[in-house]
Amino acid sequence: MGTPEPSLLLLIPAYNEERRIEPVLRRYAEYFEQHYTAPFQIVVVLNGCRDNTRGVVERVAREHPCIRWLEFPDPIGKGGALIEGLKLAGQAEAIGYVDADGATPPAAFHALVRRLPEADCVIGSRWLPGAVLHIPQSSRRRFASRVFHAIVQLLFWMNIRDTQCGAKVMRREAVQKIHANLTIADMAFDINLLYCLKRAGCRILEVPTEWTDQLGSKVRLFRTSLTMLLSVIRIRLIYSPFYRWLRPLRPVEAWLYKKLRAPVPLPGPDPDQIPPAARSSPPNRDGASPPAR
Ligand SMILES: Nc1nc2c(ncn2[C@@H]2O[C@H](COP(=O)(O)OP(=O)(O)O)[C@@H](O)[C@H]2O)c(=O)[nH]1
Ligand SMILES: [Mg+2]
Repeated sequence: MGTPEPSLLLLIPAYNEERRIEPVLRRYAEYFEQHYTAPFQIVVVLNGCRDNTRGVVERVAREHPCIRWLEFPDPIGKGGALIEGLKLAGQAEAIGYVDADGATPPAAFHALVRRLPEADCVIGSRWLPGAVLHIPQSSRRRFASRVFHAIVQLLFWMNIRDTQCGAKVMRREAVQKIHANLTIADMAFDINLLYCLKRAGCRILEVPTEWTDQLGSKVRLFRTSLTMLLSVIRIRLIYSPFYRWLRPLRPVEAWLYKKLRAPVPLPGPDPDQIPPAARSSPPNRDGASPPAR
């Protein structure tokens, strides 16, 4: 017998997903009911949906008691929804998230959870050899993704090939260690999460995953890319010596996010409360990873 599986909480951020989420919830619930040996729950985190996503989730939850949902009226974004969902970390030993569109099949997410004994956080990668892309992202998205990747690498030196894959799982302790430092509400949330984990000295293991790109993406390439760029610069500045002096610019920042029609990040941490980066973070198994700056 191998190590027992950890109790698992799977978060699914969802915005206007009435068309995509139903089969995904069913597939995940059925798969984990059959194949998972420890307690398992799904929490869908909805916010500001203008369609009937909530009705769909309620209907499926009646058939599968492992499904629950949280709903927030404000436009808190995917990141904001995950920050809220991660507050439930105390309820399970492992906490993960996937997109509501089924790009990551349940078995592929389970494969990430199986690797958790080797790290504090396991992330799916579409860019490592061995990844299976049944339907890859469009070439425009892949191009934007590589430009973004280069910028992230230059700013943070995390040596992670795919920071944006929607499938990630973490140990409870790792989530609790960094939760207070999560502020980014838009799609750059993942960078915020990974960088905080690295700074806290957590081990991040990137493993090739399966991906089937889906129609109906919420990403508006130009606007989302600009927002993400703003957010990664924001994260970089928070962990720079200039942060203390930049804090009065908060209203300008809020104005910029509003102009981009993007969810405004939570206020940054108090400069005196930011813990120093852990001296060294152990290497990824699938690739060397230097300590975060
Ligand atoms: N709660 C919440 N979820 C969101 C928001 N924007 C996107 N999402 C979810 O984030 C996930 C990723 O979005 P998706 O459109 O699939 O992005 P893509 O796969 O990168 O094209 C999906 O589950 C979306 O429903 C939001 O504003 N709030
Ligand atoms: Mg998607």
